[in-house]
Amino acid sequence: MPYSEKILNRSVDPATQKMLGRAEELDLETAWDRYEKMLPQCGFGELGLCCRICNMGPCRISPFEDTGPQKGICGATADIIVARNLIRMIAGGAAAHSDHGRDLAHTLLLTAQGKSGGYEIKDEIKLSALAREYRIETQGRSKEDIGLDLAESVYAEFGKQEGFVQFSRRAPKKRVELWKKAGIDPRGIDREIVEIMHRTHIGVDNDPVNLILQGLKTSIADGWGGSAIATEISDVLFGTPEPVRSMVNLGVLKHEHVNIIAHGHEPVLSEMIVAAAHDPKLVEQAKACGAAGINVVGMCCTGNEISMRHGIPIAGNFLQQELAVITGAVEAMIVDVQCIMPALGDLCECFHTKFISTSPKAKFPGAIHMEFNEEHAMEIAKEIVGTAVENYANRNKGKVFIPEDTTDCMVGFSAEAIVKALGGTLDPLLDAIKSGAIKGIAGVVGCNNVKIKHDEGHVELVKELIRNNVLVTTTGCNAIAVAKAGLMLPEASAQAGEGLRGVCQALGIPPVLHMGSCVDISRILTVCAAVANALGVDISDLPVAGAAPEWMSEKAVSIGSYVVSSGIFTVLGTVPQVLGSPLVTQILTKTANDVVGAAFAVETDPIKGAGLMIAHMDAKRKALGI
Ligand code: XCC
Ligand code: SF4
Repeated sequence: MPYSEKILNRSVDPATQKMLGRAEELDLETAWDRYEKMLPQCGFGELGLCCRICNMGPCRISPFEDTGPQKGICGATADIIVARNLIRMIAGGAAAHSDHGRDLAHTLLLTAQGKSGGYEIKDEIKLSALAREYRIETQGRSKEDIGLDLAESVYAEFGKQEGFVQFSRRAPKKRVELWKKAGIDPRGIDREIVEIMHRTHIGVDNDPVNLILQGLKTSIADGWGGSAIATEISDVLFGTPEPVRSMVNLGVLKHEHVNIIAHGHEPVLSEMIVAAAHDPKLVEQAKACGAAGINVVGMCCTGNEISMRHGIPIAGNFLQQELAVITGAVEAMIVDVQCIMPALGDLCECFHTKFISTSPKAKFPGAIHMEFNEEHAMEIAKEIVGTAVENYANRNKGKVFIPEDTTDCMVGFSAEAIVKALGGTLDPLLDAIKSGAIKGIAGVVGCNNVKIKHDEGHVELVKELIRNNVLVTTTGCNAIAVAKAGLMLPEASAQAGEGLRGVCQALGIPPVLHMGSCVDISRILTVCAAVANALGVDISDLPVAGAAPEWMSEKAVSIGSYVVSSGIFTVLGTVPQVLGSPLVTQILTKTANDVVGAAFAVETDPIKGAGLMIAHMDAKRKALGI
């Protein structure tokens, strides 16, 4: 079926195009329609020039120097307002990632105490490795005893008042020294987030540079703290990912099965849903209802988590969540936290789909709340899956429209799995970088954003990188986009430049390595730190670069900030709300180089964005003399 210009401009993904056509047929509204109704978006907001921090406001600063107010009522300038708004976004993002990490620490604590209902410590090697980092005794101790000490140690990172965040010490010495010198070596995770909220209160910190430094400090507490804790403790509890085959796109939904989507972020929930769906009684019940079985699939980052560990298929990325419901084939959309559109409530009411919220932190209009807790995890997960199974009888087969599109992919590249694929040491990778077979390593991550044609920024940028022999690591919604485009298969090395192709063929790996969910960007940092340490240089000396072609969330702002703070040049594909302050723009895109040895660039054209990353890698190679 040929689609309208409008649909073709919204997404490059065929399944998404089909579903947008279906939404039109059924006269259902999606994020794209709401975006169009929102236009033109507020010009002050776009530039970051609106302040609502106190009730004398809202204040809006005129972007034109000769007309309109140049100061807020309290006297805050554009620079102050933009800097405050920006770092409040960092606080929001760092809080989200870190609270996710805290939940994992909580689950480990309960598991070690024997109080959790169905979890166990699966990766003892990782447990011991982490325990060593914290100088916890491991000799002759049970995994539960070690786990208890580890849980308490990582828990303490959040409320720490002084000192440093342990995992940040994985960074090269030079990097840590630089953080200390700039005053951005974070103390406790919560402390830095709270300090942003304090400093941005009316009448506290009114120095844009000082504000941004606190933003960077907090973001480091996220990347090397909260996010790293989320990743590492997930590995301890659920296993460290290893390469596994999976499938992506809406075609993973099945006509004859009970379809359950696990959407959100924390594997604490999705792991249990996956386990519960294997319960023989529930499978039998599904069959008694006329279904062929139970089909659990993932969406967004929790989808990445269960795909990385079990090969569970992923239905789609952020902008596909509404489309999944519109297939009419979803018995339950089970959600926990983050990136879940409140629009799902009304939409699910147009179908038989049950929208089930599970976290006390995240309730939604139109959702049934079945609160999840770790103590009774398996029991509750079975109840939730049971609700989905019962709902199969309510599916209206006449309303079902599942696009056939699916793509195979190979996922599961944790840092450990990469080293393993390399034969046990990083040397083959270092050699390939030195010889120039691999020009450099890119981390391409982040969301979808209706401001950009869905998946196009992700796919085009990544294709251009691999064509130029850049090995790409990916997480989050970028990973799902490039998997859909077929780039996450060993065969995709045919689309890579000659050098990268040779390396991929020799190792049997794809040119794009799926490293997990967004908190797993900590895995990318771990790899960069290991490479820098092996070469005896800082991360900022390496031919590496980051990109977030379609980013939208506060978490992405925090991510970009810690990636840059770690010394990695980063290209943003959507424009951040900072252009109202030439000073803040200058700090982020130029001055940051003098402080942390890296900066941001904004480039909405993905091919040009890739070009900036490649030029950066070439310059770093030259400086290293390789
Ligand atoms: Fe959310 Fe994590 Fe962004 Fe995707 S990439 S839209 S933050 S699901 Ni994390
Ligand atoms: Fe206006 Fe200042 Fe209050 Fe912001 S803090 S709303 S600029 S008076």
